[in-house]
Amino acid sequence: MKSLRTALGTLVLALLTAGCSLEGDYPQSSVAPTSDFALMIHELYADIFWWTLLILAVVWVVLAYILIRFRARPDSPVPKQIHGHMGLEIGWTIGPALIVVAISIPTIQAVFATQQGDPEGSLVVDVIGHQYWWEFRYPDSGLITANEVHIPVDRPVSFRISSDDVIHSFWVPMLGGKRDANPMRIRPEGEDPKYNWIHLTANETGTFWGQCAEFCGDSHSLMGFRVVVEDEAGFQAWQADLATPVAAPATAAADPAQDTTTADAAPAPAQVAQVDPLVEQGREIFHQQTCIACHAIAGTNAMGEIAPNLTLFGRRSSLAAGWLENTPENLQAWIKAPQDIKPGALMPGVAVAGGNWPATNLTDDQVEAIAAYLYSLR
Ligand code: HEC
Ligand SMILES: [Cu+2]
Repeated sequence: MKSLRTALGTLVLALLTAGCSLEGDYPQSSVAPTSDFALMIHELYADIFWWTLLILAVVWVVLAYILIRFRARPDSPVPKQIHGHMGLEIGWTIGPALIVVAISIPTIQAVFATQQGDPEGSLVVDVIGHQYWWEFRYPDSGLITANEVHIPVDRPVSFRISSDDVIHSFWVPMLGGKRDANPMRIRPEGEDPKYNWIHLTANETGTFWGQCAEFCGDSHSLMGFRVVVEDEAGFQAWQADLATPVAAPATAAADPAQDTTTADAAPAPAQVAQVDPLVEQGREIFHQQTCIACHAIAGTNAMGEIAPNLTLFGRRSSLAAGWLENTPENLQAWIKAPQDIKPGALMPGVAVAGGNWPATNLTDDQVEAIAAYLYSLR
C-alpha cells in the first residue's frame, strides 16, 4: 500500500512538471518547428515517437498477460523450461533488427535531404563563431552584423558556417541545426576553405533564439544569438539602415522608454534634430578609445574586425551575445567589467585587461556616456 502511494505521488509529480513545461514561452523549444528544415526533422522525430509508443504498448500488453496468466500459485509445479528455444531466439533478434532498419530508412533520407546543396536564389549568410560571440556577414551586400542576424521569411537562406578560433556549433532549435562551426575558413595556400551549411526557409516571422552547441571555453554556455525573421520589406529596410552610416549624423537619443516601443515597429533611424550632450560626449570618447581597435561601426573610424560589429547596436534586443537584455544599465555593467558577466570574455574592462588590451581606466561618467552613445545607434 505504501509503495503504491509513493508510486502515485511520483506519477502526479511527473505529470505536474511535464504540464508546467508545456506552458509559457520557450524560445529554445526543439519541438516547435518554424522552418522547412526544422519541420522535416520534427516529422521524423514524431513518426518514430508514435511507432515506438505503439511497440511499447504491445510489449506492455503481452507482459501484463504473461505476468497474470503464468503467475506462481501455491503448489504450482515448476513450469516447462524453454531455454534455447530456436523460434523465440530468432524472432527476438530479427524483430528489433527490422525495427532499426525501418527507423534508419527515413533517417538517412532526412540526412541527405538536409545536406542538399545551395538552393537556387538563396540568400547566403556567413556564420562565423568566435569565443564567445557570433559574427554574421552577407557576402552579396558586404554587410556585417553580430549576435543578432536578420533573415527574410519564405525565402531560402543558406547559412555558411565556420569559425575563427575553436570549434563551435550553430543551433537555432526552432529553425534548425545543429551544425559544427569549424576553423577551416582560412586555409593554407592552395587549399579551399571548408564550410558546413544549413539551408532553410523560415515560414514564420519572429525572433528565434540560438545557442552555441559545442563546448568552446569558459563562457560557452553564454554564447547565444538571435535570428530575427522579417517580412521582405522589413528585411530590406534593415539592410538599408545597416548600410547607411548611422553614427555620422548626430542622432539624438530619444527617451529610451519611447524607443523600445517604436524600435520594432519603425525601423527607420530617428532623424531628430536635437542633440543629446551625453550621446555626443560618448561618441567623442568611444572613437578615441581602444574600443575602435576591436569594434567597427559603419561610417566611422571604428574599423576593428575582431569583436562584434556595433553598427545599429541600439536596435539589438540583447547584449553580450544573447546573454543580457540590451539596456543602458546592462551596457554600463558590461563596459566596466565584461569578465564579471562572461568569464574569459576577450575584452578589457575598466580595471582588468582583456583580449590582449590593457584596462581602459574609464571613469563611471565616461562609461555612462559611451553606453548612451552605443544605445543611440539605432
Ligand atoms: C581587445 C578587443 C576589444 C576592445 C579593446 C573592446 N572590446 Fe568590446 N568586445 C570585444 C569582444 C571580443 C566582445 C565579445 C565578447 C563576448 O560576447 O564574449 C566585445 C563585446 C562588446 C559589446 C557587446 C556586443 C554585443 O553584440 O553583444 C559591447 C557593447 C562592447 N564590446 C563595447 C566596447 C567598448 C565601449 C569598448 C571600449 C571601451 C570595447 N568594447 C573595447 C572586444 C573588445
Ligand atoms: Cu560554444
